[in-house]
Amino acid sequence: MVATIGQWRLRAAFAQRLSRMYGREVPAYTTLVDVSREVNEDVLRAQGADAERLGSIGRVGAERHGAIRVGTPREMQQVARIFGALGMRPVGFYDLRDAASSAVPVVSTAFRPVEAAELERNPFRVFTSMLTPADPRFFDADLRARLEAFLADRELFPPELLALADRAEAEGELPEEAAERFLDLAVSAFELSQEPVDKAWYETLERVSAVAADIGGVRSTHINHLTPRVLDIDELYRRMGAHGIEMIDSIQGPPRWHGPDVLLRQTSFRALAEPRTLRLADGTVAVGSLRVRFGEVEARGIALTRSGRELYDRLLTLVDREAASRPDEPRSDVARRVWAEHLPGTERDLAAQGLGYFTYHLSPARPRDGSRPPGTADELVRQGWATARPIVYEDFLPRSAAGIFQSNLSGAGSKDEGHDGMAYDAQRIAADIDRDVLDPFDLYEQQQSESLARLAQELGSTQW
Ligand code: OOG
Ligand code: NI
Repeated sequence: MVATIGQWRLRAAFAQRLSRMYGREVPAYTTLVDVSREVNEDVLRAQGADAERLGSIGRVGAERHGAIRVGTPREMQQVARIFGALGMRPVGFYDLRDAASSAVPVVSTAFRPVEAAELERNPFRVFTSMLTPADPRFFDADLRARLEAFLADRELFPPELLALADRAEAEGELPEEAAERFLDLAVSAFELSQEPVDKAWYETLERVSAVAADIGGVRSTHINHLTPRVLDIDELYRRMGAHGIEMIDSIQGPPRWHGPDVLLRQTSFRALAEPRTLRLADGTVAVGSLRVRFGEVEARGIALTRSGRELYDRLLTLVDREAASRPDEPRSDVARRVWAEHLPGTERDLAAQGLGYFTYHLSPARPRDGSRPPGTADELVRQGWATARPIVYEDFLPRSAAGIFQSNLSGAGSKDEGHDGMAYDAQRIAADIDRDVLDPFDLYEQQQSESLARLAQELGSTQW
């Protein structure tokens, strides 16, 4: 009998090999992973089981997200096939072209497992961005034509890789030898290429955006960063400084505060100069350097419902406004104050106010006095019939992503607001890649309502 490797093992192996490869290419990433592990061990020691409330330590320790950037719908469709082989589906739509702080000419989605059991096995996800050459705010007609011709002429993924991917997706697994080949080809597709970079072309695109140059200025793709998960990101931020690694100015996302951790907090170190071979205008080659790739780390919290998320977005605006009117007060202090004022300080209230997602489970300590269970989730928890477990946020935040993109933007780039942007949305990406782009809220909602249905059944079928 031939041993076969199923999708989740392929996903775990791919994440692990990609991580090893990236650590070789960008040694500071290895430092980040090591420090994350130390912080996680310390938190686990200090907090015990509480540290695992948002994911087992096994999951958190192995957890990574990657970021990649491609140039065309065709390339995006190929990426979708490769991640499809690993049981990862496109979830969410992010438009970074409108970000106030740093407009980037890309639209993005994230490929990730969607079922709770799959996430627990290995939650590897990849934030995947696609260049928008047809957006006139960034590219004029001439540059657009040159860029599209350049992109049409390159091949990021060899046909053998795509054929193996299609097979793994269709069959849900690969025989061992084919799996090995698939993983080799997939990892090497994301290695930094040694092929010379046309310096003049790269610089032409760089004037629009460093991200445009990183995508459309070279004939291959590469992993842009890999991100481990940490249980105390403030502590990690302090320790990285002590390792002499320069981090961006702040931690993106929610502030540190006394209430529950929600959504996602992220920070990164600045892109490092890496030696790259450049082809000069006279045809000669020279070794130069480019700053594109960086390391990032994140802490994950509770997934917010649509109304929780609306509140979060409103609070961001409120914090911006308050911080602008109090230039002497650190933004993080302003944020903490605004949060304490507007957001419930406990998980229980977050759930009761319908702001966060939870799964509900029959409590072993439920009343056994013949009384009947109450009718709402909140009362079931309050009266000890059920326990609520937070659902962890598995996705990204557009404003944080825009901040993270900054890690390799030195110049402001150029964007001509005199034009209307080209419309783009989840449906259009879905059509490009020939698959549904899932709505993250629907996925969390479904998890929550499935747990409630199960609980109702258990309560209904038991004699009290
Ligand atoms: C992606 C930036 C966004 C995140 O974690 O929000 C991102 C990129 O730099 O390609 O990775
Ligand atoms: Ni990232």
